[in-house]
Amino acid sequence: MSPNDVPVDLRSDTVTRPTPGMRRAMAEAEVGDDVFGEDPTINRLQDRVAELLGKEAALFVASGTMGNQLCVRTQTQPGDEVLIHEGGHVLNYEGGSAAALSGVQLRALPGAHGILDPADIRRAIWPRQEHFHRTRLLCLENTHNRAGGTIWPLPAMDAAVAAAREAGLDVHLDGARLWNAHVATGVPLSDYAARADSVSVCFSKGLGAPVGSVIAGPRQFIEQARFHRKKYGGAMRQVGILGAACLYALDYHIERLADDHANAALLAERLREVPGLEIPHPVDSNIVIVELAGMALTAAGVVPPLAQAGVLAIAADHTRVRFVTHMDVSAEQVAWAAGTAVRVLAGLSGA
Ligand code: TLP
Repeated sequence: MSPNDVPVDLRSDTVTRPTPGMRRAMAEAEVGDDVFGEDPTINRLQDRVAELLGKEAALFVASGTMGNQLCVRTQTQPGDEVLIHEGGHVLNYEGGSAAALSGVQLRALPGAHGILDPADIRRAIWPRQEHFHRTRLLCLENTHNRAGGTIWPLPAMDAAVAAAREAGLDVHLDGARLWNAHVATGVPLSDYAARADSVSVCFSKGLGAPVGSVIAGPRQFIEQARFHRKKYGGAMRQVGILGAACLYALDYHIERLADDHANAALLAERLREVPGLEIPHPVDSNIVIVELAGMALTAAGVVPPLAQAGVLAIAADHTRVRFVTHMDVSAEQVAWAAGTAVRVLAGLSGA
């Protein structure tokens, strides 16, 4: 390990920087005014993602948050309720925008490792009666960020979706890291997407693009979402420069996610050596969450010493810390970070 390889930044896969090849593709992108629908690179990206996800149409958006929120906005009316896992990104990390921008309320449901129980979904849906608001949308997340990058098995997805559909709800899939689920399981992206009406995918996480997400769904839904995107200030002009990075990522950065998964597994294996430390979720993809309560430590108490030792991670909650592997950290760096984290954590607990 050279000193240049430290710190090892495991705060998020959003910290990845575009590679020289990706930057070249961006510099050479053919562009036009996308508000006129004339950016050939964005049009190519949208068509390609629609095809990959098996949807009629797709739309480039500035961020995962914008994508999720456009999907919520387009499928609800103010006063409606959206069902979501209690750890869902749309509920916890999007600045309250579902309430602020769509006027909906979110109803948090429990579920081990981010997986919802169909019985809880059925129980949460109000009958159509004048006392009750309309339960309108079910929001799923795969992989599930706050549940440590866990992957929804297709039968579990089918059961949750069936419970929603029998009451006439639409289903949105936050697939910011759907690529990771696909690479880890071999399940085609379109098989996951087929379960949902709308899907959002991100290019700025494990795929390494600097900016960009895409939402996909029926053509009429995408037309409506495009109208809302304009209202949210998200209609951009020669945006093919960003689209080119996403197309490059589709060509070169999907299969390599397997390396990130192997690195996360290695990190988890080492961290399990720390007495009292618990890994509360299966490590299915590129995220490792550790629980420190059994060591009588808090996240705020360990994140700064870890950073000082050269390992950057973030607090997932009061007693949990999250590590994320990605294309800007090598197996060697992750092995070094694992050893360092084991030493720092064991030292802090006095073990
Ligand atoms: N997640 C970020 C933070 O916001 C927590 C991260 O570091 O993991 N859906 C999921 C499942 C996400 O994990 C994220 C980003 C988003 C949506 C939002 O994407 P952006 O950051 O592009 O708005």
